[in-house]
Amino acid sequence: MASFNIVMPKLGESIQEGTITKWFVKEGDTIEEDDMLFEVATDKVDSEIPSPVDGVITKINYPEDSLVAVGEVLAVVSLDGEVDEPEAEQAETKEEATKTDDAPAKEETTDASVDDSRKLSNRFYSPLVKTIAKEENVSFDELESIEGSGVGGRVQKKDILAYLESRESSNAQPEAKKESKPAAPAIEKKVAPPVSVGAGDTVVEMDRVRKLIADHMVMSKQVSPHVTSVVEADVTDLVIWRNKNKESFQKKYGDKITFMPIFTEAVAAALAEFPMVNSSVDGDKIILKKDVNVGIAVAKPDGNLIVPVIRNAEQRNLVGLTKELNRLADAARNNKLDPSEIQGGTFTITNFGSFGNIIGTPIINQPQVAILATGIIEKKPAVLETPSGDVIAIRHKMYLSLSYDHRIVDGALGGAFLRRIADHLEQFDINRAI
Ligand code: CO6
Repeated sequence: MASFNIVMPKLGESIQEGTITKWFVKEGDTIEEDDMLFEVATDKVDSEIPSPVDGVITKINYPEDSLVAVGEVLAVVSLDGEVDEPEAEQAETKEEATKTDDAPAKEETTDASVDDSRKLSNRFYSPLVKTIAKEENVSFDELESIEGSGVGGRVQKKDILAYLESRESSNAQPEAKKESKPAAPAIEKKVAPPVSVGAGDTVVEMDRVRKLIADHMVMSKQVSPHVTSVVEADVTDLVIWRNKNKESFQKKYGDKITFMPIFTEAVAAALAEFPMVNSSVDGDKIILKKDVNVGIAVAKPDGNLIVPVIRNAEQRNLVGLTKELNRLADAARNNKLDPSEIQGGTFTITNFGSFGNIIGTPIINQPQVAILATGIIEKKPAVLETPSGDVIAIRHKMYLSLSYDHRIVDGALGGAFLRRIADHLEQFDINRAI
């Protein structure tokens, strides 16, 4: 039988493994090149992986929910349609897929490290939980003792964070105090109040991405003290320019130009001028990022939100920004983003103007330190100063809202940066060639 191995693809620069969340095929199915095979999830993104070949699926080595290392053989495709009898040994691996891997048998060891958890545990740990456990030196036994609040008792990020907090507070108790007082109950700051479900109420289970978004939002609010500043920008010239050039731009470059690439261009230029806003906080250190990588919040048809990144945005012209934005937005909506395409962002833009919203207070996309929300562009009466006196004119205006991390960005800096974005938009050259 001529066969082809489907392996776990490379999922991004630093990602070593992914979880198979869904198989779209089963053993015996005939597939064509580009048919969707499976969905894989990391702590960052879900991707659907298509088949690179035509054939018949003869073997699936890992069931759904298995955590599998990059390069592992996930399935075998018979290219000529012939099917060999499966070997007994292979059949066993499928059952044990979440618990074992192909690492050589280890010498007897006393180190029950977290890395070994997927070989030893009956429980599933997401890559995110495992990373936190590793970084915080949570032993395998500790991890196993944490009560999970997820489906089937899965340990979620909030569970391990709550565990770390209670571990920290009990470690922080001075020895004398620990002995003299009965153990005080850990302060459970992050426990949400109980919710009653009445007759007629509908309970909707959050999907995996929604849970990740929820966790990231809570984490961001806990990590950074957010403040938001707002400016108004007169964008009449850029609206006139875009309306005039919309069709010819599409004809010439094959891509539709909206306002987003123009917002992105202005943001990238301002970030290059204000490096402190293009940064991250690491303990007591501020890391000024060399690259200006602008993330764009994209609403997905399933109601979730994802933030693909336009890399080196300050080096791209308007055509390049438009093409990359359209490509990434399209890939995001169709679950076709490569995990690497949502990593490395240094700033984020969220455009709620297309929903008709005017002002908002967006939540910072950690570990970045600022996020811009762009409101709807609307015609408004405005007072203009002219050589012959003030006049009232109809102008295109919009609000720009910037949330920033007050640990390192004060109001003066945040406000100046925001004003600079507005200035770039207001000074858009109405005669710019396409
Ligand atoms: N003003 C006026 N008109 C707008 C604006 C604004 N701000 N934004 C878009 N549009 C127009 C746009 O030009 C298109 O018009 P035509 O070109 O004349 O057809 C039209 O609205 C549709 O634009 P579209 O959204 O398809 O494309 P765009 O390039 O502007 O945006 C995108 C791409 C990926 C950002 C967008 O499709 C998207 O997913 N937006 C949603 C982002 C989102 O959900 N963010 C979270 C908001 S909630 O941040 C939030 C603070 C909290 C509450």
